[in-house]
Amino acid sequence: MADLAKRFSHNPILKPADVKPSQDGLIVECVLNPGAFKYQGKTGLLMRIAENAPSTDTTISVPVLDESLPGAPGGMKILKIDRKDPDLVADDPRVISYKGVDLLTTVSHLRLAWSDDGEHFTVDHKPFMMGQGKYEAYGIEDCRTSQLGDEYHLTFTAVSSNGVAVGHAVTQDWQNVDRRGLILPPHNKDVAIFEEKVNGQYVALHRPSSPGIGGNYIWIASSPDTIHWGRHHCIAQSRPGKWDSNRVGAGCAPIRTDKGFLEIYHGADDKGRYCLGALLLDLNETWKVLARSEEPIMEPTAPEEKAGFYSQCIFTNGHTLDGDTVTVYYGAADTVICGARLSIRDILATLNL
Ligand code: MAN
Repeated sequence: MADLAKRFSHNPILKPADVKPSQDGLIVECVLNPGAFKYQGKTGLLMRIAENAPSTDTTISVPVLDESLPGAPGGMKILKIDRKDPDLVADDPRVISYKGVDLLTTVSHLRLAWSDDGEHFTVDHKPFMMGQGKYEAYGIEDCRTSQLGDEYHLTFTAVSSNGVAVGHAVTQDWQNVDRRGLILPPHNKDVAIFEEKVNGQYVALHRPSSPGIGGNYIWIASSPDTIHWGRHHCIAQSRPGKWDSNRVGAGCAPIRTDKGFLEIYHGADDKGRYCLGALLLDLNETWKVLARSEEPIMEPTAPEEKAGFYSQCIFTNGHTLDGDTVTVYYGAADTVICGARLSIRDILATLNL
């Protein structure tokens, strides 16, 4: 194992106690999986804030956003389900099934945090974006923030009883947001738009799921406008017997290097342990994979990565760049946000080129 990450000494950098709930009566369960970007000399994180109402020994609380309730843009409805109810299947801390309907145990919104040094962050008191409408009733999650010129292209997971889809929005000033609707229907997530056009087209990684035949694999597509995506290619399947045997998904926008586009992605094994690895893509024919990590470049080793809401998990969808250094911001055990620095040269050196 070659864990290449130099973790911040004061991890975790953001935790539930740092964040005010979006509504009275809710509790912030998890602060995780931030998009990361630079804006006006500051480092911004667009965090996923997962909230719930308190559960008890006998009942599980399940939150759902409801347009018909007061509060902007719709209040939170809390379902209380008896833990002994025979119609309840609750074997994953993140998702339950009740009367045959899948529900999330938390509802997430997106919140900003700002820093002058990239290590110490101040959290905004108000949500930046809440789930809205019928495709986001279970919340919005895991936002990538790709910068293209003056525009930041936000791509996030939109969850509802309709399925897990991909929402898109654009901001220039981190105040006004132009919501552009769903760009990919269920089941799809982990969309990272490249921060430059390739051969005149926008390019994005995405992760459809095809559980019957196939699996949770990374795909690539191109678009003339970031709305309409086509020319899909599957570029990375999960690999039986390896650290990424169960599922794989993109991190954020790949990093241009002279060897190719370097993508830091997550993989989970059959025990559901999430690690990070790298893919190297051809600079012109981006669907061609030049190399892929045999071993993780980062795996859960710190206490906050090994135990939490969803234990044994490192998940990233945001980083910033400074020369050879990539600062990876990541969700640890789906509970807190941590930071680590890796050398791009060191990552490339682990790939068989
Ligand atoms: C999976 C996990 C959860 C997430 C749901 C919906 O179960 O990634 O964290 O809430 O999918 O996207």
